[in-house]
Amino acid sequence: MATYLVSDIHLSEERPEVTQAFFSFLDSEYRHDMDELFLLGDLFEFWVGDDHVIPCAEQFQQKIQELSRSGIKIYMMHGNRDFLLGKQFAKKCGGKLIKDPTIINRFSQKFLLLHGDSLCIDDVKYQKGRAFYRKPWVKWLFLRLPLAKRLSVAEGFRDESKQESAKKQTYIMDVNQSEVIRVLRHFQCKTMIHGHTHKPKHHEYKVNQETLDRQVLGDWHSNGAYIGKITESGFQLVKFSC
Ligand SMILES: [Mn+2]
Repeated sequence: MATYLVSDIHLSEERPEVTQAFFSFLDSEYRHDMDELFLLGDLFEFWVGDDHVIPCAEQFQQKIQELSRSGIKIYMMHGNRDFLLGKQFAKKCGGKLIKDPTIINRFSQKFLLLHGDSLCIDDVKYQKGRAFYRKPWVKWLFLRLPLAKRLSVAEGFRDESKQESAKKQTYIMDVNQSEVIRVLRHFQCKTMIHGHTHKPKHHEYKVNQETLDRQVLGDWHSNGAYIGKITESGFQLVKFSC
């Protein structure tokens, strides 16, 4: 009996080997004790609306639906690249969209799940953009643009983001440690699990004689990823290789 968590698969037509790596994880021995699977954002490299049909999304949908039908519960969270992924697509996968952040209680322990970009508050420009693009009316308007227009806007954003990232210092794009502690305190949790930074690691914070944990999941490559697993014995960051 286990809860699995993955993030940042960045599925795209350009990287079929990553789609295969992710599918081989789903077919691996991990499936035997998988009760539920949390997909913590950036499942896709970009998402401009559920009406944009791409082969890797169709394969993903079929595969996840197969898992769901076999009794595994599927939960999907938005990342910064696929925050336009809709309820309709999640439903087709047999999954449920969950909010960022979400608290889960497993084996008498509380875990705070996030994509992770909301913690990168040192990147002021990014946070301003994030707040704007996620306004319901902005999303509503964008999704009403013709598909070709949405694709060109998304491409422009990706180019801009690449250029911006190259200019920024690494610490700016990482999470802010005080924000991590503030958020954990706010939600009264001791452990958070997130992705986004692509820096898989266990971080510990000693605050007033209390230990807080931050578990970071890895991004996916053709040879696998660091995934999260919750069992009776707690949280484990596991390297899945294929
Ligand atoms: Mn991300």
